[in-house]
Amino acid sequence: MLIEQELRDAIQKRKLVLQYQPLWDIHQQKLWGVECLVRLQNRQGRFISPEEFINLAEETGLIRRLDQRVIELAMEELRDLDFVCSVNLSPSTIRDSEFFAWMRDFALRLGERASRLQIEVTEGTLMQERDVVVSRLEEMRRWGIKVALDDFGVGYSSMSYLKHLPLDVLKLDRSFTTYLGESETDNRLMDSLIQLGHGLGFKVIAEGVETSEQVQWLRTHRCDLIQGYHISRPLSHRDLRQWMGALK
Ligand code: G
Ligand code: G
Ligand code: NA
Ligand code: MN
Repeated sequence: MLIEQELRDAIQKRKLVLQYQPLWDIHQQKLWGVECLVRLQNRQGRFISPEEFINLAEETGLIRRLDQRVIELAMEELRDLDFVCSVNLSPSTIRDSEFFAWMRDFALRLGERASRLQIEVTEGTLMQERDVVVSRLEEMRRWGIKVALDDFGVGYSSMSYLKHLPLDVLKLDRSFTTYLGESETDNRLMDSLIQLGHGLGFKVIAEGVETSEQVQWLRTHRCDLIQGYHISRPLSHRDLRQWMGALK
């Protein structure tokens, strides 16, 4: 069992490790960016998945520092690379005014490089204080940061709030990808979701792409980007560079 003290230490003593999963442009056939996924190394050296500690981080108020550390670490480790680093932010982080102030300074320091930072928010982010959240996202976009809506289609979003959201990217939940090419209903649904995203001016990412048939289908149906085990599993910093080297 992970306890609060252990989590606090891990954040302070920098025992957070990032893995990077490629976001692949299926038309240009090149790397568009990576999603940064945090892991925690415990005292025994084992890697713990965020599923085991994000809730604890939220309950103990440590989530802001965790999310900040992930942003710093990703931008540091991938400093020399010219693509988008996409980080997940918890709903409470987005509403946290201290985070917002920190983010402004950080974006200012990044300068032009701010456009290489993307934040991923979930639909749950908008459940409380919607107006505050929307204005914060708008402001962050003015600083150059990109905003993606994660796991779209399985949460609470209604089309009416999608209309008000300042977004760059719509990430379609992986449950829509699973039966692509096999189920006519799923094909039609995916096709509609891609058109919905494009109609609102967003780039569309299909999550959970595991087969070449799915890639082919998504390319034909004009999805922009894909993410999933077919392209690559989440990789360590070193393995990502090796993987990129093998592309050439
Ligand atoms: O690959 P994976 O098992 O790591 O992801 C599990 C969940 O943890 C995903 O829903 C992902 O969005 C979330 N997650 C991964 N990294 C972070 C992070 O740095 N901050 C927050 N708030 N959530 C994260
Ligand atoms: O909630 P979010 O979309 O941030 O979560 C990302 C999670 O999805 C991570 O746990 C990651 O390891 C997982 N994931 C990434 N690609 C695939 C895939 O192709 N198939 C499945 N089943 N899971 C995936
Ligand atoms: Na995500
Ligand atoms: Mn997702």
